[in-house]
Amino acid sequence: MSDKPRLNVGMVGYAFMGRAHSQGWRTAPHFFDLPLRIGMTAVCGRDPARTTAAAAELGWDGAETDWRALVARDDIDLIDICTPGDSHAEIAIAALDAGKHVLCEKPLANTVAEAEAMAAAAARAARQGVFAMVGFTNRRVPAVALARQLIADGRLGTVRQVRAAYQQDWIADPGVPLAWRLQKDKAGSGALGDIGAHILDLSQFLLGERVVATSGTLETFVRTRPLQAAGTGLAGATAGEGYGEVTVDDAAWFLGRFAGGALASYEATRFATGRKNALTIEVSGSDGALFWNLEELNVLHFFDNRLPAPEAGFRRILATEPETPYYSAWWPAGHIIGWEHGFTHQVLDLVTAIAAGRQPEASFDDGLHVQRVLDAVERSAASSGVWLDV
Ligand code: SOE
Repeated sequence: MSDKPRLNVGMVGYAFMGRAHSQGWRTAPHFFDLPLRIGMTAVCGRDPARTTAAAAELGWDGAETDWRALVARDDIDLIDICTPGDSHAEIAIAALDAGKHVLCEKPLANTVAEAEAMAAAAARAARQGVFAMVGFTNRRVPAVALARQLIADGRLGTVRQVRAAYQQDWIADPGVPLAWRLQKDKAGSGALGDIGAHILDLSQFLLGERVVATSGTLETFVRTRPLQAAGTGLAGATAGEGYGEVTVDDAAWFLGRFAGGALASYEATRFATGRKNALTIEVSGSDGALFWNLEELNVLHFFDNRLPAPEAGFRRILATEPETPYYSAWWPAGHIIGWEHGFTHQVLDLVTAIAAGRQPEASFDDGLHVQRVLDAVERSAASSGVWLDV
């Protein structure tokens, strides 16, 4: 019987992110030698029957229907928050103040004020050896971790530009109903916070520094949507009856200036017709460049500017060597892994940090900075200073 200490986890929410996180908790102990034994103790949701069914389907030992009861349980050591952004702050602060470690989905919160309160609670808790992390899993893709190493080793020389885009098209059809991600009171913002947060964090992770200034614009292309999918009892509904207002951005385009002087452009959109989950990022430096696309996540493109021009070109690196971060736990070179493996690597990094008594990354302070940049983009977009008539 293992003599490792146990880490009992309680997860709040069991939709898309809850399913991805559950896969991470289930698999990490079987592919990595974790320093703690993981207990998937309970999953929490509002509907008793559906939460019990989710527990069975996702591999949780039990079910709770009140997150406060979950936080109060003595047999829970960590709360994993997989809910919409409007509940992140209250759950995370209560959990940290109760001495529970926290993993919170991105973006950290719906407002800077909430994020500041969360970061303060995390700072208090860290002094007691209780830690909090934000779930920016793209950092944990082997090709991205390799890119970070190459940049940190100076292989790009002086980094001057970043161009990042996160393009989806799941709401390009105006008939797509008014999901929670399209409502400001639940999600805080639209593409800006949901997927813009990913490219912002990823750019800061790769460069090892933060964006200190920004300017941007937001657009909502479709302003009202059916409350339910067509053919679900809303037949004949006229605008205003079975329709609701979209209160967030559909697309966010913004610029960033890094502390070290590098410039960045960011595009986060849910209207890039044909693009399903295309997070692309390119980093350009004096000695080279890197390009990565989440839809081809095992591949990193590297341009070595120090090679003689006739033989220089973007080289396609298949990031599946044993030496590549995280990859040795999986398969022989070339057998590739998927999007879900980032959630397994997230459990590895979180549990390893907790066992070592050190702050896991991305911290709530990292999440707070992302929130501050997103807020600045919203303020920039609200001012008239961005657009000059031609
Ligand atoms: C948006 O549809 C979304 O689900 C994001 O919320 C996730 O963070 C991203 O990983 C996939 O796309």
